[in-house]
Amino acid sequence: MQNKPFPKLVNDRIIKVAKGETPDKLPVWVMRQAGRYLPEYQELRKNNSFFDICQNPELACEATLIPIRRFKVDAAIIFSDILVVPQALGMKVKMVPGVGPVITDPLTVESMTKLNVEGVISRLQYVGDAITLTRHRLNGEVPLFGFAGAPWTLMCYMVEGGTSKTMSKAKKWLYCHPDAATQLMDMLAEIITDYLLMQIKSGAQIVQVFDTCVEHLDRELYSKYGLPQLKRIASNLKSQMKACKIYIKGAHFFVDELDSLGYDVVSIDWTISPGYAGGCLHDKNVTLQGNLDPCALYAPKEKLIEMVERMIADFGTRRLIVNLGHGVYPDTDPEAFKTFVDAVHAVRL
Ligand code: 1CP
Repeated sequence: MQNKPFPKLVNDRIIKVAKGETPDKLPVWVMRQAGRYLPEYQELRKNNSFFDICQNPELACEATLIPIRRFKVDAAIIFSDILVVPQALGMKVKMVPGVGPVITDPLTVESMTKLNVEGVISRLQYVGDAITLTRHRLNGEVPLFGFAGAPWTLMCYMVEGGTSKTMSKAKKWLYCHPDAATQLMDMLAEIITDYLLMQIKSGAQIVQVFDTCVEHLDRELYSKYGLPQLKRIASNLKSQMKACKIYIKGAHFFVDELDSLGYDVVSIDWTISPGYAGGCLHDKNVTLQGNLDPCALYAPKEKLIEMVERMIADFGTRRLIVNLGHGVYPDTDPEAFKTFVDAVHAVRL
């Protein structure tokens, strides 16, 4: 399987747009498109734990393909989670239904030395195997994305032990243990780079870095602790692949500089208005991705279509990959998801 050539890519809209070329139709995909809102996924989850699906390439491939079979999305994203990295570093991560990820022994400054860095990428090889298998099963229909969490977001989950309203434990490191915080994020940046390079080698055609917890920082803290690592990751990836993307939630304080991170595509959340983002980044050689409010999918069909059209008009159709501003919510009606995707493809370029 490893050495067999991959099938030729048929739908390359996203790759084109990521590089600034004009596609035949606006491309669209959705974060968490393989998730809990789909009955096929719930069925798969009945007999398998979340991490069993991630770790078994056949099951991860199956989960990845669910939304591709159902909708006309323009990309597949490998079924996994950002927390497989802390897990491979030796942390115990559980996915608790209705709660989310729970890490039983959160990271402390003292326990940092216990992280099992040696051989971490080989312990994540199952993600590479799932990617290789899925590239073949996709048969070139759409490109396959790989992904990883950004250093700051991974640090948040590792230190907090799960989701948190304030990320105050992780932020405490920034104020009280700045050297340990830098050391941890530098280490994570190196691992993430190697991990994404492994995914690219295994067949990922674009990779996306998720920095979901940026809304808790300000410009000063992010410039010191998040950005240098993100820039390093991008520059190391750039030589190896066609395009890389970053998703940032809560980047209000530096929208006009998002291009400086070095990624081909910047994905923004719904609280940043498309017109403002487009205006700030106009002619800066970056593609925007986003950003409809995931809750807009609860709206009546006509209203949803209207919101999609307005968002696209506000962004402008040049260098745009349409997405939601965050992952699709578990109580979303799959019919609304279809309406969203079809409304994007109906826009004439
Ligand atoms: O019980 C279940 O079945 C778990 C639900 C689930 C799923 C389907 C979780 C728990 N993660 C995932 C998959 C996942 N996570 C993907 C896979 C592919 C796809 O997009 O279809 C991706 C890209 C992620 C990324 C991820 N996980 C992020 C970054 C992006 C984001 O949504 O902010 C974060 C912060 C996580 C942590 C995580 N994993 C799962 C939960 C509930 C959480 C906490 C954050 C949240 O509530 O969304």
